[in-house]
Amino acid sequence: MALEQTWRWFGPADPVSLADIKQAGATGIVTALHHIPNGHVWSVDEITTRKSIIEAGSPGEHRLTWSVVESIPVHDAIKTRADGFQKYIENYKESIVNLGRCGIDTVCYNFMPVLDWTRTDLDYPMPDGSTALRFDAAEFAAFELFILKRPGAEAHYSPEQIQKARTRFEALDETAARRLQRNILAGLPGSEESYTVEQFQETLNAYKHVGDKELRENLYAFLREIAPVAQDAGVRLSIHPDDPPYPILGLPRVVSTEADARLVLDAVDVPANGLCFCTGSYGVRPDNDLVGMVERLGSRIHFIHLRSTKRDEEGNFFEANHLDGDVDMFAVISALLGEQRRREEEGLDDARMPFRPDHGHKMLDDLNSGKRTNPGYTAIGRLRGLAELRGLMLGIERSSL
Ligand code: DNO
Repeated sequence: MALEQTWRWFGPADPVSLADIKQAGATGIVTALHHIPNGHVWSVDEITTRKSIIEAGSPGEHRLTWSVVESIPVHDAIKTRADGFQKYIENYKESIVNLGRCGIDTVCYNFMPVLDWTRTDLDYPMPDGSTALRFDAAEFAAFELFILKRPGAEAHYSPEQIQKARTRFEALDETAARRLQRNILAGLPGSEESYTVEQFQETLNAYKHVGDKELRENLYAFLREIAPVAQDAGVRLSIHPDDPPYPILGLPRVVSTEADARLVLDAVDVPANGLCFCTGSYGVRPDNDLVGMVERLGSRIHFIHLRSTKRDEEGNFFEANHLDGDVDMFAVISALLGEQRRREEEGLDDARMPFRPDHGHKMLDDLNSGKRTNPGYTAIGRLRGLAELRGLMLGIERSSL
């Protein structure tokens, strides 16, 4: 059996419909109840309503299943242990139990402070005419130093970096400066929050006393509460790595490397406490050995995001086509298929390894149709990604028979 082919769907308002997803050949849906405010319980009622929309269809039709929840957002109060955090943890547990009762057994989440994933450019032109998501380190510094004016930010940059950021900032006209701010703060798909500059600074202030050590402690304490509940409920947790995988804006980031992932797993050593293996996020760091990570941590990988970034020495990266970029996708998929085979041979109940093509270029009709797809979540770019990954997977499987 190959890896399970899934696709992220943002719910009924997503311009890429369930009907489109069927034609892309995916069988599993990755989604969340985005309309439920961060921190509230997902009731059995809400879950079953969404599940029946996803899984509707008559016999003989291509049917979809709700394969993975991405994500139940973790309230910032849990990350900072601010007032009310215990109530949010109880709510989180209840949502997990309810999902288990509805037969949904995989939940993705992240523990990034304030911002989920971050990019500076959502339409970076590629040589073939499509556009990609990009993170430009100097532009990000220009935002932090000269738009946000974060107190103390200079200390994190060298004089050369500050000069480069200043030159960048001075070259931005008003529209470009506003776009940069929006790209960083407006909240990319998947993040549940968006901010104005003032709100943003306030939210950062809430982390004043939460450094690397504290954030780790808060994560492991959270896991000590929810992992046993998930284990009993038959739900597999998968933590998404930091994107980008290093501290930004003076905030700690604690799930960026193999060592970080190992600490997460060791914090509560039960199978339900697992990883989302995102090759795009981990792959931004040259010191992350992706294949080795699958070999060493594979039994706890419950969900997979496949994409490939191309980085440079200055810390910039863009999202390349799924089979290009810095990720050796052949080697990564070979390792993942090895883990999949092991699970089947051992007859494990949870042998299922869902992956989704993560992000994709804006290309073909998605460039000019006026259809407003979420950044990174176009239909055609992901369709290309999924098709390439599916082909690669089949080739590896057949040739290793
Ligand atoms: C970006 C995604 C993230 C991810 C969350 C998981 O496209 O990979 O938004 O869903 O960080 O909690």
